[in-house]
Amino acid sequence: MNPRPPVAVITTISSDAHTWNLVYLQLVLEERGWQVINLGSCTPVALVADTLTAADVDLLVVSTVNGHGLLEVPSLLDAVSRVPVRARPPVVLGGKLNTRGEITVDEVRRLRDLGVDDVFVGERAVDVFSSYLSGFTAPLTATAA
Ligand code: B12
Repeated sequence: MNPRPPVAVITTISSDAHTWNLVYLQLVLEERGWQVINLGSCTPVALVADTLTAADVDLLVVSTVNGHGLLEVPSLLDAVSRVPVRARPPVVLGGKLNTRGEITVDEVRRLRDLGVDDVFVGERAVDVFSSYLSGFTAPLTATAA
């Protein structure tokens, strides 16, 4: 009996055309043994919700850098909140979330209130995210050897 690898979905907001941030995060996760479903850029919110519902996902990673993150992430989180509880993984968020370059404590608190488990921004974002992954305990399902 082997535990299955943890599964992450990587997504962005529907307006965001940047892709290398998504590819970068996919590599970060795969190097740490994760299986990744990368939904690509300009992701429709419905595709995110449908993917979570259909697959057995342990973590939803939202990456956005075009500056519209704080405006659009709430509607994405709203869609995730409608996914059945059994299929709803923790949500983490990172990148360049607005055009000011920084995000305030109040903005982080609001994101947490909307259901975000953690927010990763700034130069050390990937390092801090890596530590988060080290401490992540996904519910591992046993598969037949
Ligand atoms: C390449 C690029 C483009 C390309 C993208 C091509 C592609 N296939 O990806 C094109 C030309 C399409 C483009 C378009 C636009 N872009 Co552009 N783009 C860039 C650029 C030069 C590089 C981005 C990149 O690929 N970086 C490499 C990746 C690996 O790094 P990254 O994206 O920064 O991600 C890192 C971190 O942010 C972090 N991270 C990101 N997400 C997450 C999530 C988590 C959970 C964690 C832990 C970490 C994390 O980890 C990554 C690795 O360190 C940046 C400027 C820059 N130097 O960053 C601007 C930039 C992102 N673009 C910008 C803008 C404004 C635009 C446009 C609006 C321009 C326009 N007026 O049309 C459009 C937006 C289009 C859209 N609908 O989204 C701005 C965003 C402003 C902001 N956020 O404050 C930037 C910052 C340029 C700037 N200084 O103004 N862009």
